[in-house]
Amino acid sequence: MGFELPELEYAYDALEPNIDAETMELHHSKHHAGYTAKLNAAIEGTEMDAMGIEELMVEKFDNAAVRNNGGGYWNHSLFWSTMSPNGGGEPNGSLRSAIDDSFGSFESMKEEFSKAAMTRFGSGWAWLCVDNGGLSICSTPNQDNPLMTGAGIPILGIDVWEHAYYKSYGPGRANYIQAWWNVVDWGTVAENFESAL
Ligand code: MN3
Repeated sequence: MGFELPELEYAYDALEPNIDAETMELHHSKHHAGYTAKLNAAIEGTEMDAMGIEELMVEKFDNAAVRNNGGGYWNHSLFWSTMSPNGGGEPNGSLRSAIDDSFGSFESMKEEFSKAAMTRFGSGWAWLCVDNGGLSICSTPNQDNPLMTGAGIPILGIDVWEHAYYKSYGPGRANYIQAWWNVVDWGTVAENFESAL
């Protein structure tokens, strides 16, 4: 059994200039692969080997190896799938209506999300979640995510660990966040929204 590193649906250089190819390659083939391998090592030969990733994150929250590496596995899988070289722009349909209902406007949602990503001290993630039928924004430290604590179902997340942006942006996290909006795949986020309702 064990978990497999998901393949990217685009080339490592496909998100340039917003995210550079070397960052993408290291992030996927080293960081994400590392979380996957360590997660598998932590569960191999135990009763956890038969559990799904979401069950592991919730039920084994107190197991640091599973929490950190299981979170790393799940979070990055969402991250890759919600970016695209054809991304950017604005969502429409029912996701757009839910954003307008919860935040007033798309621009207000972007502002609140970017602030959550900027103000996460140190390493972590910012999230857009389905939460009691509406949408909410939060951030979490390290490789934690809102699924672990029942705080919502993430449909979009940004990695604000320095490994996600330092090569191109140095300490300029704000510039990375601003550029990242250009690659958000709103079609996939809309699918995640429908699935999470
Ligand atoms: Mn990362």
